[in-house]
Amino acid sequence: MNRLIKTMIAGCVGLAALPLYAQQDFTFTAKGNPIATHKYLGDPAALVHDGTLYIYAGHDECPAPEQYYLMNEWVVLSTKDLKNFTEHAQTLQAKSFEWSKGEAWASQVIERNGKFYWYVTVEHGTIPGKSIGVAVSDSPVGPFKDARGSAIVTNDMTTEQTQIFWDDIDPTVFIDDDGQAYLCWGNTQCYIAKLKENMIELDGPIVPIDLPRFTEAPWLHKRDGWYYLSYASEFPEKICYAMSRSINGPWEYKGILNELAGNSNTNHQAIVEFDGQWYFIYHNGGINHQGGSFRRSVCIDKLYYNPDGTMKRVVMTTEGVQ
Ligand code: FUB
Repeated sequence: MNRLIKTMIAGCVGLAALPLYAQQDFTFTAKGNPIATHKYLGDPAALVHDGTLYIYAGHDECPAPEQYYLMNEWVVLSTKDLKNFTEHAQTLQAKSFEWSKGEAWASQVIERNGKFYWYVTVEHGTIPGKSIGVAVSDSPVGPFKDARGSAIVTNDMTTEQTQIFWDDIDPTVFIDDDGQAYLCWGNTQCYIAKLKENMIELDGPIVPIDLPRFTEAPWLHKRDGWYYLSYASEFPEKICYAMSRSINGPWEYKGILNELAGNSNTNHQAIVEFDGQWYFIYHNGGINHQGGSFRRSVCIDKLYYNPDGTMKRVVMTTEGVQ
């Protein structure tokens, strides 16, 4: 059974007999954007480790022409050259978090002390609303298991700021040069909190960050002493960003980084430096003929900075980065 690759019913994604999930590693070659055309993947998060770029993405399974999020699992892709990719056999299932009802929304992985921590959004089983869980593995490609047996953030922890049930989504995680780790997340309202050294507990209050027209999908990164907080703005979403000299702010709004992504009302970005070049990794709904907001695809384009540290607006391309 290990070698079995389940196949999708032809037509479910508009492409014939494609792998639904691999129980063995599956390799493919990117021919531009989107990088993967054998299945729909959204909400990419990126990690560079030991000369390899890893992309963690949610699997969009919504059958066309339906229009809703059907996401049960996250997958791991890796590449050393941005052209030849492996989709790894181990997936992480939303229902692996036994306290959750499922729904594999956006996530991010980070490494600390040789362990890999995967922060995910799921629907909580007993506390109404979305919540954030964390899984851990000794390897960037898994297997991952629930690191605490409970959510690290639940909707009832943020009701002072907003009454909606889906504000605790889209975790981004960042470790500063002094070793302090931060978890940042949000929808409508952006939040940040310190993480303990163990990476599975908050270490202090949840602090709201006010950003202009913030929708969701925060991503923290740092370069040359500048902190960057990029995020999805308005709806349909553009990616905007703010900069600061301190992780505690104040954050100065710097405008649009990426315009609306083709045929998708979300755009969800990751920003990483890999092999001396910065990349903007995001999703669009660009696969013909049935791609769209609930059947998304991961794209990679180059990211450039101005001499003052601001980022140049991303040029989304069909050719990609090869
Ligand atoms: O994939 C479900 C949701 O769509 C994510 O959590 C958001 O960032 C948006 O991309």
